[in-house]
Amino acid sequence: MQPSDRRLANAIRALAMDAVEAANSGHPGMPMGMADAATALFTRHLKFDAADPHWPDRDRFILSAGHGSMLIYALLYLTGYERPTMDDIRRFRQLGSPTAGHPENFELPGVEVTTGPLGQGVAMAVGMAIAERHLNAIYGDSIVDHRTFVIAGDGDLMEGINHEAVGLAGNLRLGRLIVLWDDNNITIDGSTELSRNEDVVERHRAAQWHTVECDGLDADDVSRAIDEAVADPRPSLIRCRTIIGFGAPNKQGTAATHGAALGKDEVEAARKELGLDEEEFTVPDDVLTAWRAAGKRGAVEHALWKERMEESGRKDEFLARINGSVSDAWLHPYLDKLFKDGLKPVATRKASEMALEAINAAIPATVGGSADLTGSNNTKTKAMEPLTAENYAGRYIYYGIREFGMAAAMNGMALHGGVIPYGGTFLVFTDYARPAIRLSALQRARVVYVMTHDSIGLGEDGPTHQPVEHLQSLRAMPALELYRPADAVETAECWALALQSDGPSILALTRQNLRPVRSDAAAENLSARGAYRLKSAENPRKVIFIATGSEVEIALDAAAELEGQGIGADVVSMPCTERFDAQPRDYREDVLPDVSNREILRVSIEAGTTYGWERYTGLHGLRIGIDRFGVSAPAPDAYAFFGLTPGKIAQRVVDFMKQRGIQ
Ligand SMILES: Cc1ncc(C[n+]2csc(CCOP(=O)(O)OP(=O)(O)O)c2C)c(N)n1
Ligand SMILES: [Mg+2]
Repeated sequence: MQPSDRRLANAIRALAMDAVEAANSGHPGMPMGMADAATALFTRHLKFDAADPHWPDRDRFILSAGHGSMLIYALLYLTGYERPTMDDIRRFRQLGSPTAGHPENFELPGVEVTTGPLGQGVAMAVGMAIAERHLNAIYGDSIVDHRTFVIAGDGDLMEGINHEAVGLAGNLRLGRLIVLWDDNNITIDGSTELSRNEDVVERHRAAQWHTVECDGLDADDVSRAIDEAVADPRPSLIRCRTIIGFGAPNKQGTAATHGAALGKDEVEAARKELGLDEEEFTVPDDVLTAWRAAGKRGAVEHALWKERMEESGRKDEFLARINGSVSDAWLHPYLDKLFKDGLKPVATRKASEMALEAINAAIPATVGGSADLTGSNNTKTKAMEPLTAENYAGRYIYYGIREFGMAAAMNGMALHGGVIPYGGTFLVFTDYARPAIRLSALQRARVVYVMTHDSIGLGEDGPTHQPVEHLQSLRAMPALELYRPADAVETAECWALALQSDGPSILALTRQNLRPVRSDAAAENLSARGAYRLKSAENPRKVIFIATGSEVEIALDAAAELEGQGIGADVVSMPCTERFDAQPRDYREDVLPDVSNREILRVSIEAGTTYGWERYTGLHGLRIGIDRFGVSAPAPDAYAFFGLTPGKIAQRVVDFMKQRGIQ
């Protein structure tokens, strides 16, 4: 006899309680409250095949309420994914176990995205739903035809990013996106009444979503609501009324179940209440058999999909696209043409657009966009059509003024596969997108952030818009590559590197024109080493300038002044510190010889905070930059005000050398 849905759900509850108890850490309340809804979703609706978690046409499931990680670990185990094993679940939250505190996409196939920072799961799901519709428009229903399901908590829907995500999804009419809201009236501090009186459902309706309510503790009712959501062409919010910690007789319905082990006595009481085995980490045979059958439900559909794939004549192309490898074959022809046409002064944001013309023509997977600064970020190339509800085949997204929503959506698109997203805003507003940039890095999502107006060089908009600390603070983020190219050639090289990366990149680009600093075609991509000697000292070398982006031309001019005084100066262009740090010691030693600053003075020049540049100048080197907020003025005046001119810099270097007794 088929076990009841409630018994299937209770297997989730048991594993959640046991794992949290064993770790004495974790969140049992959410999985226990949503166990019935998750059972309905996984046994009746979600299209997946546990034997192949990478099946490209699987439905995507995102546990936005990532603190309830035991919900997804239990589901993956029960439906028969290779991992987590029961041993992994016993080692919940322990060092080296894939059952990490919060679900991590790089630990377990089946965990589509990393969640935990509330709100971002829903926002990434929007990106997944965009990627699905986009690929569907290109490859058709027989190859791409899936949905994106989300389980979200009160916290996910309270976060500011939710407004951005819901707005985006409504405007793009992402009917394949279905959010199940765990409406349990509880957050950590207690009742949601403490902090919320908005009508969450009406808010979604106002954003052109379909909404439906159900008893989240009744799998049949949840299933009815999912059917309704699937049938509706709008994105759907399913309000699942639940009780946090359901089944724990003394604690359910209270914040006490949110984020702590229930305790031995309460677990025992819950076992009785739910009719569970006394032994920990066990699942009754009939229950496990039913769950494993649910895990194979999609196998037939998967096989049929494979057949359609074979017949489509587009198998190799599609799989290559999903696989995501890109070539930089566009780069050399592009650079050749650049040199042939004659190099002119150009802002790197414009140089980026020029490179993108070649990139978007050569790489069909790119999908561009901007958070309402298209004309400033230069992100839209000529042939790009907008991606809209009427034309999902378009390759340009008007994200609106939603930097965080854009960044999170791009993470979802990148992790869906088949799409390489890039998107722009002003560099200063990386602060608005930063939590998603961090998740790009953590998740190894190939997203390219096109961040223009990268310094006081943006001029008149003034200190609110002039990034100062941004470059260094972004460089401090692990697994993120920040590129600050100096001219059109470096810009193209950096684009090539960003596209071939297996993680996120930021391109920091200027508003103002820059003079070309690279006039010869190099066989190798010089930016790939992160830093390279652009100019060698002519006189005996006493100074090494290390500069990035717009300050490279200033360094070249300052070096020329020093050479005129008989002081030899190298100029090192350093478009990417992270890449330089990863070079072999010999190379780093050659570019920045490890001698004392008395022998060779190292001078960094960057129109941003000097904090951290001692990494390359040494403690006794000279760091030239801006350690305060900017000024509202035309760019040349702002540069002069901060002493970022060749003459002032050359003078500072000479004075510094005298003061330090450097001959
Ligand atoms: C951005 C962010 N802020 C704060 C937290 C810490 N946090 C984790 S769960 C939670 C409460 C969420 O409430 P709800 O979504 O209703 O979850 P429930 O208590 O119902 O499981 C908070 C504040 C977080 N994970 N992410
Ligand atoms: Mg809640």
